[in-house]
Parts: sequence; structure tokens; C-alpha cells
Amino acid sequence: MLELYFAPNTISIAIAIALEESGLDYCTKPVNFAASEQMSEPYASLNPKGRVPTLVTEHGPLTETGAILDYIHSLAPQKGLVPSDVLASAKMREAMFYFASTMHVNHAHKLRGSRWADKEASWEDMRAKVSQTMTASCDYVEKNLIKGPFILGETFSLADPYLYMISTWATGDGVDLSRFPKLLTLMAEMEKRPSVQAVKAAKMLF
Ligand SMILES: N[C@@H](CCC(=O)N[C@@H](CS)C(=O)NCC(=O)O)C(=O)O
Repeated sequence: MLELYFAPNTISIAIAIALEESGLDYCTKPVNFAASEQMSEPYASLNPKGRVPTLVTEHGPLTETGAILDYIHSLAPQKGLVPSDVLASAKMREAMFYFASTMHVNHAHKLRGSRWADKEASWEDMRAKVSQTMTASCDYVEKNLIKGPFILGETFSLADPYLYMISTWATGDGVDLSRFPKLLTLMAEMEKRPSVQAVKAAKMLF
């Protein structure tokens, strides 16, 4: 059975939502950040990057949110989590690459400045910039990525749980979400879905 290593409220919950959408059998394994379990054995052997998510498959561990989401689609193609249209699927991945390379990284500057600099003053500077960079990302997403109500329009795709999870961080990152009605609609649509309700009931998201 697939095993999802996760921490609550992190990007790993996008995987839990997609697994719920897929109908695949899976079980969850919490990784305790407070105890730095992501950095130590046995987890470090599964994911030497010290991050969640990791999905352990019958062929071994798989990491990186976008890659895991695509893998879930490959295991349950009948669920239509990736559109069959070639351009639409490329647009979905365009959004997902942006989330991984830019938006998630913007957010990480709030608490993880030590990845990029050694001086506390530099961390403070990075933290102070997060509301600006996350607001700019939300603005880009609002104007360019969300057709509405979902990213690709009426059709739900793997990019939606990815953006949904990042959006749950936005207010804490100093973003005024009321400026972004399409993003708020996408979040509300996601919250209606049984997949999101299931991860909330499991206390993976609160
Ligand atoms: N590129 C990775 C990033 C994963 C990532 O940074 N996850 C965060 C949680 S949102 C994490 O595990 N942080 C733990 C740490 O930095 O120690 C992915 O998309 O899977």
C-alpha cells in the first residue's frame, strides 16, 4: 500500500487531497517537525532532502510534490486528475512548476532563511519581504493562472490542491486575500470537496 509521509498544513497535504481524489488505497505516516524527524533517521534514508512529502511506493520512495501528483494520476488515470488535452495538461504543469519553483520558495523565506544566509539580520530581511513576494505571486496567479473556478476552468486538476495548500498559508504570510476573488473562489470550491473535508477530519489540515 502507498505510504504518505506528511506534516500537517504543509505542501504534503496536497498529496493527501490528491490521494483522496484518486480513490487509491494509502496510509499516512506523520513526520514530527518539532522533533526534527525530517532531518534524522529513519526518515532521512527515505528522503535525504529532509522535507515532506515522501510517498513510499512498491518501487521505493518518491519525492517532490509535482512528481508525486503526476504519479498518482498514472495509477488512477480513469479519475481524470490530468486533462487528456495536451495543451491543457501542459498548462496544468506550467502552474505546478511555478508553485514549486517560485511561490513555495517565496513562502519558505519566512521561516527557513537559514537555507540561504547565515546572519540573523539577513533572515529578518527575508522574512520582511515575504508579504510582498507572496502578494506578487497571488496577483500573478489571479490574473494569469486561474480561469475559474479551478485553474483550468470548470475541470479540477492536480494543480488545484497544490495551489489550495499554498493559499492556506497566504494570510499568515501577510497577503490580503480579499484582493484576489478568483483565488478565494478556488479555495471555497476546494473546501466543498470530500477530499479536503477528509484531510481536515483526519487533522492533517486545520
Ligand atoms: N520541492 C519540495 C519542497 C518540499 C518542502 O519544502 N516541504 C516543506 C514543508 S511545506 C518541508 O518539508 N520543510 C521541512 C524543513 O524545511 O525542514 C516539494 O515540492 O516536495
